[in-house]
This record gives sequence, structure tokens and C-alpha cells, in this order.
Amino acid sequence: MNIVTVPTEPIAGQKPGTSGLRKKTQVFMQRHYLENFVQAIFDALGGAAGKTFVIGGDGRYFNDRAIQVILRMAAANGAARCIVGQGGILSTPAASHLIRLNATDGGIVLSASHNPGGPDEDFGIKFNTPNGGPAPEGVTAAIHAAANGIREYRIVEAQDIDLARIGAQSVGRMAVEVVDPVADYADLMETLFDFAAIRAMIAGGFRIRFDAMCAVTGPYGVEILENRLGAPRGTVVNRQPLPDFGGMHPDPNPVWAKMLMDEMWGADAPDFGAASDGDGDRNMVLGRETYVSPSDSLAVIAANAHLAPGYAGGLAGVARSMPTSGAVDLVAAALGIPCFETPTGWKFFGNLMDAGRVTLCGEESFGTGSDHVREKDGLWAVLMWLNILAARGASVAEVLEDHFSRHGRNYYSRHDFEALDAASAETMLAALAASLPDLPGTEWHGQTVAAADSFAYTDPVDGSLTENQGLRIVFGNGARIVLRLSGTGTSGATLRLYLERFVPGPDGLGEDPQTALAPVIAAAHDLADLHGHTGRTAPDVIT
Ligand code: VG1
Ligand code: CO
Repeated sequence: MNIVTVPTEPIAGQKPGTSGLRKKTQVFMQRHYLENFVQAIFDALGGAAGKTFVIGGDGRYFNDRAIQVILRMAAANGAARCIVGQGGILSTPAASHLIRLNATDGGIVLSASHNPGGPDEDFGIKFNTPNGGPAPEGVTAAIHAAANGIREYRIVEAQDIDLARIGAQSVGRMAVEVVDPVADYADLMETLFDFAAIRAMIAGGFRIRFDAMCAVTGPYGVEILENRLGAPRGTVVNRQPLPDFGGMHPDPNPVWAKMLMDEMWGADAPDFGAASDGDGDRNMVLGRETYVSPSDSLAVIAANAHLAPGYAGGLAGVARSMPTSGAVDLVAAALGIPCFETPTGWKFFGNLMDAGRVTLCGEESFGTGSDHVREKDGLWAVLMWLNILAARGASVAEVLEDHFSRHGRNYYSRHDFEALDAASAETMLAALAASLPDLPGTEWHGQTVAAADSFAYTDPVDGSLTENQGLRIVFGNGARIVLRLSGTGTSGATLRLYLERFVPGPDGLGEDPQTALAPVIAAAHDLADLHGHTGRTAPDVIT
């Protein structure tokens, strides 16, 4: 085995964001770029000698090349074994499961998630720790520091492995096992949900449309929904993972999953529609002419999870990211279980799940999951909904209406302003942050500010402090505005403006969210002087 030690220099900007390092694909393909970061991961772990890793990605352009490089570098750094998904494919939740199932030392997941793929689009890489979850802040900081001090990396001279062939191979002295990316994950889903009841519902004529958006969940949807649950062939559309996702933007929301939206609002619509993102950790759930906002989905799942066999014993607790609506808080209070509020990003849920304090977690960004893995999980959420519908014999719209009538409705929307000039966006948030102490008591479009702060989080398990996680302004009537900048984009700045207003019912539960939120939206624009700083009056994407 010939190990080559390659001299290199630190490359600026190798700082992981909300979910790993994401850059333009061309940046990742630059000389030494991927290699530096991978070596930094191994160095931050104290070396790879004798270790086992799971490696896979969402199949986007450069996925296969990157995997061959990572395998050669793992071998050169003395790793004992790597488990790789066939074709280089592993959804993010499936990778998390394999890390846990095989008790490995972690995993490397290649994805830029919901960002488009291709030579001129985005690529990404993230390290997951042995619990199967995204590396916490302490680990990503260590990787960043290692990348900033890098002088050399190690790689073996070896042929590519055959990613298409399941079974044992090797790179140098390191064992490589190519595995079916779907089987273990599908088996796990069968332990959590009542497949017999879902199968019977489908056999009785219940129709499903699942849009995999030419990304990683195609093979998972086909195996689980069609092969194991008996949905007719063709239930899963855009089922072939493609390097450029067929030119789609694999972000499961009403804007980017338009084909699915049209079908669900069309004549003879299916009973249930769902879509997932590039790497399979997000989900959008729809009924016939019914959109389930992700925050509401989390709350409905919390209230009904006991109907699924894997959760029949109830939930230890729930957690949501700070910008996610308070709908789940109301369910937690009704159930008498704790509810935690964390910064944006799944890495903040890991400690709570590991400590057994929460079972269910969710984010407003179409992410829901439980402690069955340590990532959010798109197909899991789809199966949870199917299990709930089968157990209750109700439609998506009926479940949602029933939920609002019991708990009230948290009207919610996120407005994204994309491709802003980064400096202007930062100036705007800095100005708003500076004004926060003076806001309480002031009135904006008929709403009086009750509290305003910059969100900081102290992890209740390890005591670590994470500051500056979003500006929040809460009004006396319970309405709320949150502003933060995206940490997953690859060009310019994206402002995320989160808007919420609670209506207890019984009246006023059926409004259009944008109408119900109109005064909150107007207040947000004025408070931040959005137009003055960015020149923008309307968002690019509304979810
Ligand atoms: C976005 C979402 C956040 C999510 C993150 C990763 O981050 O808002 O809730 O955890 O993406 O999801 P940001 O910093 O751009 O707001 V994924 O499916 O891209 O791994
Ligand atoms: Co994702």
C-alpha cells in the first residue's frame, strides 16, 4: 500500500454552517479542497487509525468521485473499515441508522441537502458522530481549526472501488463493504410503524403520491411504499436519483414541489401527497387540497404518535427549533411532557435525544424526526402520517381540523429573501439587534411588543452556550417575529423571516395564513426597515 503525503496550505472559508460545509461544486472540485477538509475531519477526531466509518451521499454530481477520494484518504489514515452505500447512495437518515446499527466511529455524508446539484450548483460534506447525529458545535469548531492549520494530507495510490457491487472489497489494507442503501433502513421503519394497517388502507383504495424529486429518496420510497406496503407501481414519481436532480430544486415545499401541489389540488387528486429533499431528511405532507405546515405536522405527530407501535409507550419529551411555531408546545403541555426550544439545526437535538429527554423533534423547515436515528427523517414522517391516518380512519384535512379545534391554531409562515447583499443584510440585523432593548412597549400595526431578544441557548445536557441564534420579537397578543440569516446558502445572504400568530378558536381557524399574518408581516418590515436596507418589499419564497 503506497501512502502519499501531499503538502497543502489552509484554504479560507472551510467553516461548517448549519449543516456541514456547503459550497459551489466547482469550489469543492478545486485542487486540495475536498482533501483538506477530509483530512481536517480525521485530524479533529485524533486520527482515523483502526476506526470504522459510514460513507454515502445523496447522489448529486461529484458524489461518486468524492467517495473514492475519501476512501483512499481513510485508508491512508489507517481506518480499518468503511461501509458505503451501493452507488455511493445513502440518505441522511439511512446513514445515521447505519452508523448506529454498526456502532461505527461516525460517518461522512456528502450532500448539500435541499440545494440544487450539478457542476454549477452546490455540493456539501458533513461529519456525523458515533451517535449518528450531525457533529455538534464543538466538533465542527475543531474541524474548522484543523482545516485552518493544515499542512499535509495523506492518500493512498489505489484503484477506484466498484461502487455498484455489493459485498467486500478493499482499498489498501482497509476493508470496504458496499451495502444495500435501503434494506436496513426499511427494516427499521417496519419496527416503528403498523405496516399491516397501512397496507390494508392502501389495499382499500387509499391513494398516495410520493415525489422523490430525482433525489435520494426514490429507491427508499419504491422499496417501502410500493414493495413493502403494496402501493401501485408509479406511486413514487421522479424516482431515479440523478446527479443534477433532473434540473429540479429538491426542496419539498409548495414552491419547488409545484408538480405535486398541482396534482393534490387537481381533479381526482390522491388522498395523500408527500415529497422529500435531496438527501431525504425533509418532508412535505399534503392531503387532498390540504397543506400541512411543518410546524403543525410536528404538533399533530406529537399528539398522535402513540398510535404507531414504536411510540405506543408515549413520548419522553419533544423539542423544536426556536423559529418553529409553538403548536407543539401546546400539545406537550396537554400531554404533560417537557418541550425544549433549541437553535436552528438538527445538531442541537442530539444531546437531548441521547439523554432520553426527548423522543420527537422538529423544525419549521420541513424537518421532523425521532430518536430512532439522530437526523431528521423525511420518509419516517410520511410513514408516521400514514400510520396515523390508518389508525384514525380519517383524512389529512380531518386530522388537521380536529387538531386546531382542540388546541387552537398557530398561523405560521416563513418568508425567505434570497441573494441579498451580505453586508446590507448584516447591517440590517445589527441595527435591529441594537434596537431590541428599546422595543418593549412600542406599538406596530396595532400590536404591542412584550419582549425582544437575541436567542441564546444553553444546552441542558452539556451546558454549552450558543449565542446569536436569531432575533425574536414577541407581541402582547402572542404573535411573534423571528429573523436570522441562513447558514446553508452558498452565495450572498438569505434572510429568513419567521412569522407566527396564535388564534385560540373556535372562530377564525380557517383563514389563509398570509391573511391571518398580515399585521405581523407589516410589523416585521417596519421593525427591520427591510426595504431601506435591502431594497426588497416581497420575499422570494414563502412557505
Ligand atoms: C436550513 C433550515 C434548518 C435546517 C437546515 C439543514 O438552515 O432552516 O432548519 O436544519 O437548513 O437542513 P438555514 O441555516 O439555511 O436556515 V438540510 O435538509 O439542508 O440538511
Ligand atoms: Co436535507
